[in-house]
Amino acid sequence: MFQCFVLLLSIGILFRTHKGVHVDADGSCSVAHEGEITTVTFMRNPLTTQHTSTRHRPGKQGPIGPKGDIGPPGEKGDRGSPGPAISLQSSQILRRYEARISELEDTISNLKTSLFESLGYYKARNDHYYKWFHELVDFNTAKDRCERVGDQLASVGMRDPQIKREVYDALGISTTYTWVGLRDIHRRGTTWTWVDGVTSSKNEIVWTVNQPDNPGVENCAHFHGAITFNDYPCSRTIKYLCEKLPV
Ligand SMILES: [Ca+2]
Repeated sequence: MFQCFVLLLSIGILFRTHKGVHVDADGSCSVAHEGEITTVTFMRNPLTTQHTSTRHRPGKQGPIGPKGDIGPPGEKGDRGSPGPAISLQSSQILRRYEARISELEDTISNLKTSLFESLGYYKARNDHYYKWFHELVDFNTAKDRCERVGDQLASVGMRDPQIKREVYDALGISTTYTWVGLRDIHRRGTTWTWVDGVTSSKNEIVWTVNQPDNPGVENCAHFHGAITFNDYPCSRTIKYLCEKLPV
């Protein structure tokens, strides 16, 4: 037994620890070091004292357990420090790109204008396009014809007397009766509604003298001069003016 203790104590010292020394009743001793257990067995006859040593290595690692639940979100981090100032070179490159984009936008706008002009549209100062159709139709048909090509019966520019006169002169409308997008939905002659949803009171519209003169019967409006309108039965068939919004 003493030999056992001395031996294992020596092992403990060798591994700079003796805390794991254990003596069993059968005369065997064991010492633990870094996860390994060393067992020493002494024979009962001191003259033939022998010892065997067995190292017990840790078993194989078991299977990986199931994934745990997702933890709660962490606290918001501190605000980062400001990034480096944009370099002079980067600033110059950015300005060049912005200038190039502006040039491309102008080119595209000019191409669109050329395309619409080739189709018979006139571009007014409000950047809207106008096309005068000579087909003789009633008000609702005129409205449908404009919407079918992506336009609306002229409204935005017709609320501005200067634009109206510009279009009137540019397209040579003169005194020809021509539908615009204005009608009296309530048939009372007091409030008129444009096809784009804007409403105008009777007094906000520039009428020809003594017009409108027939509320409830003449519920649609048409060109009646450079800047004036006349109320007229919606079922009458006259020319019409379409308006294309800026694109
Ligand atoms: Ca009238």
